Amino acid sequence: MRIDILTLFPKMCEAVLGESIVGRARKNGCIDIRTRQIRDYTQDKHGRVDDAPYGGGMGMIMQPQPIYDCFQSLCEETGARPKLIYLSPQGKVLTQQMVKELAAEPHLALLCGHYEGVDERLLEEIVDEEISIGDYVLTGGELPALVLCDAVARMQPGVLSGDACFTDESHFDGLLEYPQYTRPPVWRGRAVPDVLLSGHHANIDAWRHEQSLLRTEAKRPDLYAAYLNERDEGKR
Ligand code: 4GM
Repeated sequence: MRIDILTLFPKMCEAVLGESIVGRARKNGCIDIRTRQIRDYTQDKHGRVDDAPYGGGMGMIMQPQPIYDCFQSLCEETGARPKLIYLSPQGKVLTQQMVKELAAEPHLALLCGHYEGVDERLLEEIVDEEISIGDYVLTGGELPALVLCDAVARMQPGVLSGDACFTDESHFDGLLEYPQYTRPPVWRGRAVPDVLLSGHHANIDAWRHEQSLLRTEAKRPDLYAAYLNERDEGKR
């Protein structure tokens, strides 16, 4: 799949997207993530992309023209219209379920706002979906866009090392991960649970599933209640 990030800070995005698992996934061709500088599309001779709000008040508002032309150039270049997502604290809060749905799209465009926001008419004209990464305010939409890219990238075929990562996630859907251990077998007097050293795979799976249930109940009672609900729905 392809993702285009529309931003005033492409270098900030590239710095993150070039590293680690997402960086490798891009090099491998598992996902095509690009950045587009909104400022390159302004018609203002001084390169301005924002102005004071009508009606007065603090801060600056991003003007519609540069963002609109930036998105149009992307549509023309690709001969299609990607789904345009605006990252904002007013959006629907991102969940793993939403990530799965977005990961199945062929092409997404992510609009990063800055200053005090974006002219409402631009949002009405071209934005398909408004998404928030949580109930807090940041200085720009870049970090939320990068969070979304990371979450969507790891769902693409070939990005995670292929083995258990995926199976476990679907098997224990809606539950927290069980605890993990590596060498040494005893560290500062704390031993790794015996069952994990037993080599008995059925027992290990059962123990891990039980740990997932216990952890979810203790740490995230909301997720646990939803999990039980869904399990019981399935029985009906
Ligand atoms: C206000 C309007 C997203 C602020 C539009 C963006 C938090 C989130 C911004 C904007 C943001 C979030 C920039 N802060 N919770 N700041 O996903 O783009």
